[in-house]
Amino acid sequence: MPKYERIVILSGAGLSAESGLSTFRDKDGIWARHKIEDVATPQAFARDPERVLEFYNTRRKGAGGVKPNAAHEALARLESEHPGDVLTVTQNIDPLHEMAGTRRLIHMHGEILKILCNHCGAREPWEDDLSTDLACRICGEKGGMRPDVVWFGEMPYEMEEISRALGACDLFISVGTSGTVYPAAGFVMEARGAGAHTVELNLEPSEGASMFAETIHGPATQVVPKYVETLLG
Ligand code: BJW
Repeated sequence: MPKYERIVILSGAGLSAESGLSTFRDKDGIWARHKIEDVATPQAFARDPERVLEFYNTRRKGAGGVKPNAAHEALARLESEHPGDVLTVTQNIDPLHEMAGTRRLIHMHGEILKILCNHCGAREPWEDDLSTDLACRICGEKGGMRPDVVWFGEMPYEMEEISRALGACDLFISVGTSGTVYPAAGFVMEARGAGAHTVELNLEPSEGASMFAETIHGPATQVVPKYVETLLG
């Protein structure tokens, strides 16, 4: 019998840091160089779409050629070798979990390699730069094509499925997130409410570290493979 039957993993930018992608709130992070209200809200897109699209065009280029690291690989291994259920919920918009082989994956803050039409809600894969001239292939409208990412004030994706999984899990693992952005920051309490064991794996104690039953601190590529090894026994 495995010790845990149903595992939910929540990942954040710290998981991809050692693959070369910037985090948001570290001292050299994305929010040290850009203001949230200029690039990551629906109001910013309405006010200055070119600026917002440029911000994401640069990040889309930056995500090209990036490879999953040992922590992504260990989490994919956990999913494939654990005899119970494993659901990975990522706040990251990069494709590194799926590149490492994770299959049961929710991108709750969307995906940099997809676009969304603000007019009709159509979504499709997209690897090139975006411009305000692009017309939606479904409704034909111009000016509304945006990266398929969740900005402040917008509803994250698949919240019902996430809540169901949190309400039924017996192990909740949070990896590489500062625990400052809701609703993800509240998942640990939902999991605790379900009676789950809760573990934080992060470079340093996050804002919500005291809410976890167990905390392990260090770089993800070191602590995650070791932790997965102990789980798989
Ligand atoms: C390492 C490492 C290594 C480094 N190894 N670790 C007042 C109170 C409460 C809530 C609100 C409020 N006012 C507004 C809100 C809601 C708001 C919110 O939470 N604001 C807070 C800032 C206060 N949230 C929203 O608006 C969300 N929507 C919403 O709430 O809808 C209503 C709703 C209600 C109830 C249920 C459901 C819905 C939407 C949030 C959208 C966030 N969008 C972004 C941008 C996405 C696109 C993009 O990438 O550009 O998502 S913001 C940014 O932050 C991004 C991330 O996914 C998110 C979280 O960041 P993350 O991943 O934690 O990164 P960092 O940088 O913060 O932390 C990295 C960590 O890694 C650090 O701890 C490092 O130490 C560590 N680390 N190197 C291990 N090598």
